[in-house]
Amino acid sequence: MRHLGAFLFLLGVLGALTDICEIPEVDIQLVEKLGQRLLPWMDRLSREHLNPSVYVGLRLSSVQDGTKEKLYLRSLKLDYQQCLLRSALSENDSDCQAKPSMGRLSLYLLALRANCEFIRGHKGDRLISQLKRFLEDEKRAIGHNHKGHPHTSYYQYGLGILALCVHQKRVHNNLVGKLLYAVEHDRLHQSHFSVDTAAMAGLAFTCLKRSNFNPDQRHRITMAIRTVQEKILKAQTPEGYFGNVYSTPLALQLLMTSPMSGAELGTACLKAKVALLASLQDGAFQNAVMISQLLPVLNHKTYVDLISPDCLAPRVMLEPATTTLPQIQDPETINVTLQVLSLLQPYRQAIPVLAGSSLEDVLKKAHMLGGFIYETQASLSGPYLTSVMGKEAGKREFWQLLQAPNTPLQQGIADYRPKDGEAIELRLVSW
Ligand code: B12
Repeated sequence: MRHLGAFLFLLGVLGALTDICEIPEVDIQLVEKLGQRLLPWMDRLSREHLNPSVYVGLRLSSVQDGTKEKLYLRSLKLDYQQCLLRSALSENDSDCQAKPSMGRLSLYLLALRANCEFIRGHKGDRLISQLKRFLEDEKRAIGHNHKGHPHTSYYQYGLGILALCVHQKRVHNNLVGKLLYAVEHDRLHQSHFSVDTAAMAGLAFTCLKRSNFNPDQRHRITMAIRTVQEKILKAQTPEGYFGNVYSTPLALQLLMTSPMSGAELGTACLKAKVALLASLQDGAFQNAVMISQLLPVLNHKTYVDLISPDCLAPRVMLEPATTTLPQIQDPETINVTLQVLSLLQPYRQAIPVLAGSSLEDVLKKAHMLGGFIYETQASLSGPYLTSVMGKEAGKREFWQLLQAPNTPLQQGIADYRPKDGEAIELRLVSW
């Protein structure tokens, strides 16, 4: 208790000394460990594995994977350019069944900037037009009265504006206006405040402001940046996270760009850093997208730095992790209860799996045992649960993962590892 008191006192003193959001130097070994978890991705060059977020995260970090990064970007280019351009010509392209979404196209554009490239030429112009068309569609879906919702999400809407901005492509006031209105009227999120979405909107606005774009909206943009920053600061948990552990990296990216200053900001960021470091020790960061959003922060960088990135900054070469084989003990069997109560015919079953299994393993086993069916869709964050017992989540619905009775999981089916005796509920909810 005395230690904690002294520690909080120290934080207060440090916070008072630094009144901007700064993340002090982080142990490079810790960063290397995180970077190493991304290395397997660098070898996966097939369409379903290519992940522009991973590339952006590495390039904005203090570590590198040498020539593999070049190859990776080349594969990204081949895939995204060919797919998008071809699918613009014909909707039924057998090679490109899933046309990249607005968000993925935006991340691809961020990846180009992370390599200090501007989108160029005829093909480049068409990609930019494609992204602008996506945003126009979303604007129409939100509607004149702002009562509608984007087909994707305000997260992807913000990402789209950010991507155009770092490529020095101006976007029309009325496109920016939709995101401004959503921030001003608390419409970024449906049910509860999403720190990730607010942070992404804030990063997009910060880019517009730094680039002196949309001068007529300058005042609104400045106020919107302040609004999201204040809300994110208010969302800090007693442990120090902004929202939860996984929204903290993007939140920090935004707060680090902040023109705001004050002891409160400095202390809040230090507290978040301490909480993040503790979660790193606990192995919370396994997911590639999450690592890719965190690495820039540990290198004092944000997505806004993609306006003019430093591509010559020295970075430490990553060595493949030396794997120590775990001691094989008798694999213990645990029981996890799986329940689906939100359907007419409820399902509840204890599923025996090996200790350390993921929730996805539990679903597979339940399917094998009979009486349980489900479907997933690949996403950048991993397999996303789309349908349970034949019931597909509709528009603005999703299959929520909860620890019974009511605690939403903070990880997806591939990453979450239930404990013995735990009950997991899959619940169809609106968002
Ligand atoms: C928007 C969003 C949602 C929307 C997605 C629907 C939509 N039309 O956009 C909704 C509200 C439905 C949602 C649901 C969930 N989400 Co979510 N979501 C996000 C958010 C804000 C943006 C995702 C995005 O657009 N990325 C950009 C595009 C380009 O990438 P993409 O791969 O093409 O995007 C798709 C996937 O990300 C997928 N998706 C969304 N969330 C999740 C979560 C997981 C684990 C997976 C595998 C996929 C997935 O939906 C996107 C649109 O199709 C991120 C924030 C972030 N920091 O990344 C959180 C985030 C990814 N979600 C998260 C979580 C935990 C979930 C849930 C597991 C929550 C729960 N307890 O049920 C569920 C998924 C359950 C399932 N069925 O598998 C965490 C993941 C943390 C981690 N360790 O990986 C994040 C980081 C939020 C957070 N800070 O906690 N989410």
